[in-house]
Amino acid sequence: MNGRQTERVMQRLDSFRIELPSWGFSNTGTRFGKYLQPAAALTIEEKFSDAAQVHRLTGACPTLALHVLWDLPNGAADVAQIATLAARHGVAPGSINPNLFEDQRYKFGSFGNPDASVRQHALQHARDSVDIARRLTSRDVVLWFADGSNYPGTANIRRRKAWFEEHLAAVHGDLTGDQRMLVEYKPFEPAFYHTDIADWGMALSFARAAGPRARVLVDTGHHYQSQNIEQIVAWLLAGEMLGGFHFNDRRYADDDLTLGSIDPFQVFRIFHEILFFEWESGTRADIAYMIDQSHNLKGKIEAMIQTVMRAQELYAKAALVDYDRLASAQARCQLVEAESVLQDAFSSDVRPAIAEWRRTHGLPPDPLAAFNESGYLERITADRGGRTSATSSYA
Ligand code: LRH
Ligand code: MN
Repeated sequence: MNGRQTERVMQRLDSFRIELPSWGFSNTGTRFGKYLQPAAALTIEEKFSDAAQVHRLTGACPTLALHVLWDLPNGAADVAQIATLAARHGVAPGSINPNLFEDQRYKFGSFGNPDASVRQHALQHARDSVDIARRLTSRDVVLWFADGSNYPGTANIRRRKAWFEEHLAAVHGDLTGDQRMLVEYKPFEPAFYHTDIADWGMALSFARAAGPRARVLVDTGHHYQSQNIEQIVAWLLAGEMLGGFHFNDRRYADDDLTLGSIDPFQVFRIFHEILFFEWESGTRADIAYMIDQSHNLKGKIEAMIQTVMRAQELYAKAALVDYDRLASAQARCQLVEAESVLQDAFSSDVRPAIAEWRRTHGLPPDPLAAFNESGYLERITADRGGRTSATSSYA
């Protein structure tokens, strides 16, 4: 890489921030069980403490996504405690995620439930979450719904669509200031016949119908096998409807594996579409980059640091694309030329430039090595070990 390229990487890293999920630090599992880690975070204080470690070592994760029932079980009454912890650990509360799937009454859905009292309960929780976000000066409320059905004929899909439009508009009505609501889609799981918000088109339609503060959230694990995710990203960018990402990786379905562990070129292609859009439009895309993973086998903090380092690396590679050369090759249908512009960037070793960026920001050149040498894991294993944590809930 030449000096100009190194400069571009440094500039891009200066503004690259990625949000950590509180649930990525606690014991999570699959339906076949949960393997408990003695150092796993159980309390919200421990989640902030672990997130602070990742931010201290990477300089790229100033916010922590919170899941309302898991992190604020008493709702607004927990806001003061969260604010205290955020100040103590130097990590701000990030996106607020209502939980519209764990409560027993959501067996047949939340916003899509035929029982009006359940829809009302779900709506109230979503509105309380908007209120919590305002009190915590969190900008984004992320709405993901497990709603759907398992057997043909058991759900009136059109009626449920109408209920979703009605309730999403009501939530939108509560947003103030620069708040946004991000509508997250998912093709299946836990529902296996139909899911009410199953793909980007449905999420886009709901977001547009809800109002101007609504955007679409792309969880990279929420796509059919051969779906072209970066094309969805390009479409949402063109429509100024891309609100953010939940990054993870997968081999099969919503595997929630660590970013770039299976298909790093996929993440590169997504970052490329965003940076190419910004170059061409001369604007900054207003995107919330977030991680949504469950570390069932890897050490949780280790996996989180690995994820942030990988995200920085793939973002830096995408920043090296030569847009003039690309645009000219695309215009002249020079296929090999255009393709190699991307492959040259993807094949560039940006790690020395990233290490330099870290040095100039007083950060360890290798955050993972620094973490392993810090003694933090040994300390929390001693402090937290021997506890038994719930093996029932997701996180
Ligand atoms: C659903 C999902 C959603 C979260 C949950 C933890 O699969 O991606 O974003 O609420 O994971
Ligand atoms: Mn997600």
